[in-house]
Amino acid sequence: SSPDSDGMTPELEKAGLLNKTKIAEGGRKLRKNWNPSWVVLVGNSLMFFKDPKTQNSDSWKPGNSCPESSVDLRGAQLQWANELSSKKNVFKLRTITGNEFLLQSDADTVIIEWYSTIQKVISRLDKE
Ligand code: I3S
Repeated sequence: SSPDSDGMTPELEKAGLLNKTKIAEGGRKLRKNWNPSWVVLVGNSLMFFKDPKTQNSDSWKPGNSCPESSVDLRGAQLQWANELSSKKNVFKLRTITGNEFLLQSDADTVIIEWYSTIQKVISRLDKE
Protein backbone atom coordinates (compact mmCIF):
# COMPACT_ATOMS: atom_id res chain seq x y z
CA SER A 1 0.00 0.00 0.00
CA SER A 2 1.08 3.60 -0.45
CA PRO A 3 2.82 5.46 2.41
CA ASP A 4 -0.33 7.56 2.73
CA SER A 5 -2.95 4.84 2.61
CA ASP A 6 -4.89 6.54 5.42
CA GLY A 7 -5.10 9.76 3.38
CA MET A 8 -4.10 11.80 6.42
CA THR A 9 -0.67 12.94 5.29
CA PRO A 10 -0.90 16.10 3.17
CA GLU A 11 0.64 15.84 -0.25
CA LEU A 12 4.03 17.39 -1.02
CA GLU A 13 3.28 19.68 -3.96
CA LYS A 14 6.66 21.31 -4.47
CA ALA A 15 9.96 22.12 -2.79
CA GLY A 16 12.93 24.25 -3.75
CA LEU A 17 15.18 27.19 -3.10
CA LEU A 18 13.84 30.74 -3.56
CA ASN A 19 14.91 34.16 -2.39
CA LYS A 20 12.49 35.45 0.21
CA THR A 21 11.77 38.60 2.14
CA LYS A 22 8.88 39.42 4.43
CA ILE A 23 7.60 42.95 3.74
CA ALA A 24 4.61 43.20 6.07
CA GLU A 25 3.39 41.66 9.31
CA GLY A 26 -0.31 42.00 10.08
CA GLY A 27 -0.54 44.83 7.56
CA ARG A 28 2.39 46.70 9.11
CA LYS A 29 5.26 47.37 6.73
CA LEU A 30 8.62 45.74 7.46
CA ARG A 31 12.11 46.52 6.23
CA LYS A 32 13.20 44.18 3.44
CA ASN A 33 15.75 41.51 4.26
CA TRP A 34 16.29 39.13 1.32
CA ASN A 35 17.54 35.65 2.16
CA PRO A 36 17.62 32.31 0.38
CA SER A 37 14.97 30.01 1.78
CA TRP A 38 14.09 26.36 1.24
CA VAL A 39 10.40 26.59 0.39
CA VAL A 40 8.09 23.60 0.79
CA LEU A 41 4.46 23.50 -0.32
CA VAL A 42 2.56 20.77 1.49
CA GLY A 43 -1.22 20.58 1.54
CA ASN A 44 -2.55 24.08 2.31
CA SER A 45 0.71 25.38 3.77
CA LEU A 46 3.78 27.06 2.40
CA MET A 47 6.69 26.41 4.77
CA PHE A 48 10.01 28.21 4.88
CA PHE A 49 13.16 26.42 6.05
CA LYS A 50 16.70 27.69 6.43
CA ASP A 51 18.80 27.54 3.27
CA PRO A 52 20.38 24.06 3.40
CA LYS A 53 23.69 25.52 2.21
CA THR A 54 24.01 27.53 5.42
CA GLN A 55 23.51 24.43 7.57
CA ASN A 56 25.94 21.58 8.09
CA SER A 57 23.50 18.78 8.78
CA ASP A 58 20.26 17.36 7.48
CA SER A 59 18.32 19.33 10.07
CA TRP A 60 16.68 21.55 7.43
CA LYS A 61 14.85 18.64 5.88
CA PRO A 62 11.08 18.73 6.25
CA GLY A 63 10.11 16.32 8.99
CA ASN A 64 13.51 16.64 10.66
CA SER A 65 12.93 20.15 11.95
CA CYS A 66 10.41 22.89 12.39
CA PRO A 67 10.10 25.40 9.59
CA GLU A 68 11.26 28.93 10.35
CA SER A 69 7.77 30.01 9.41
CA SER A 70 4.66 28.63 7.80
CA VAL A 71 1.93 30.31 5.77
CA ASP A 72 -1.70 29.17 5.51
CA LEU A 73 -2.71 29.62 1.87
CA ARG A 74 -6.46 29.70 2.56
CA GLY A 75 -7.70 33.15 1.51
CA ALA A 76 -4.21 34.21 0.42
CA GLN A 77 -3.56 36.41 -2.61
CA LEU A 78 -0.80 36.05 -5.15
CA GLN A 79 0.39 38.67 -7.64
CA TRP A 80 3.42 39.45 -9.74
CA ALA A 81 5.23 42.35 -8.11
CA ASN A 82 8.24 43.32 -10.18
CA GLU A 83 7.55 46.96 -9.32
CA LEU A 84 8.34 46.20 -5.66
CA SER A 85 11.95 45.25 -6.27
CA SER A 86 14.95 45.86 -8.49
CA LYS A 87 15.23 42.08 -8.80
CA LYS A 88 13.59 40.21 -11.68
CA ASN A 89 10.90 37.53 -11.31
CA VAL A 90 9.30 38.70 -8.07
CA PHE A 91 5.84 37.82 -6.82
CA LYS A 92 4.01 38.84 -3.68
CA LEU A 93 2.08 36.50 -1.43
CA ARG A 94 -0.37 38.11 0.98
CA THR A 95 -1.98 36.02 3.70
CA ILE A 96 -5.46 36.57 5.08
CA THR A 97 -3.80 37.88 8.26
CA GLY A 98 -1.97 40.62 6.37
CA ASN A 99 1.49 39.10 6.25
CA GLU A 100 3.25 39.83 2.97
CA PHE A 101 6.19 38.00 1.42
CA LEU A 102 8.16 38.57 -1.76
CA LEU A 103 9.55 35.47 -3.43
CA GLN A 104 12.10 35.57 -6.24
CA SER A 105 14.25 33.43 -8.51
CA ASP A 106 16.58 34.46 -11.31
CA ALA A 107 15.35 31.45 -13.27
CA ASP A 108 12.17 32.28 -15.23
CA THR A 109 10.86 28.71 -15.38
CA VAL A 110 11.43 28.20 -11.65
CA ILE A 111 9.44 31.26 -10.61
CA ILE A 112 6.63 30.60 -13.12
CA GLU A 113 6.22 27.05 -11.81
CA TRP A 114 6.11 28.27 -8.21
CA TYR A 115 3.57 30.97 -9.07
CA SER A 116 1.23 28.56 -10.86
CA THR A 117 1.54 25.81 -8.24
CA ILE A 118 0.76 28.19 -5.35
CA GLN A 119 -2.08 29.79 -7.35
CA LYS A 120 -3.56 26.34 -8.00
CA VAL A 121 -3.66 25.61 -4.25
CA ILE A 122 -5.19 29.03 -3.45
CA SER A 123 -7.87 28.54 -6.14
CA ARG A 124 -8.68 25.05 -4.88
CA LEU A 125 -9.13 26.40 -1.33
CA ASP A 126 -11.30 29.30 -2.62
CA LYS A 127 -13.73 26.76 -4.09
CA GLU A 128 -14.10 24.72 -0.88
O1 I3S B 1 12.55 48.45 -1.81
P1 I3S B 1 13.86 48.89 -1.22
O2 I3S B 1 13.73 49.49 0.13
O3 I3S B 1 14.71 49.69 -2.16
O4 I3S B 1 14.63 47.53 -0.94
C1 I3S B 1 16.01 47.38 -0.87
C2 I3S B 1 16.52 47.60 0.53
O5 I3S B 1 15.68 46.94 1.44
C3 I3S B 1 17.93 47.09 0.73
O6 I3S B 1 18.21 47.10 2.11
P2 I3S B 1 18.78 48.34 2.91
O7 I3S B 1 18.10 49.56 2.39
O8 I3S B 1 18.37 47.99 4.31
O9 I3S B 1 20.26 48.36 2.74
C4 I3S B 1 18.11 45.68 0.26
O10 I3S B 1 19.45 45.28 0.40
C5 I3S B 1 17.67 45.53 -1.19
O11 I3S B 1 17.83 44.18 -1.58
C6 I3S B 1 16.26 45.98 -1.39
O12 I3S B 1 15.90 46.09 -2.73
P3 I3S B 1 15.50 45.01 -3.80
O13 I3S B 1 15.33 45.86 -5.00
O14 I3S B 1 16.66 44.07 -3.86
O15 I3S B 1 14.22 44.31 -3.45
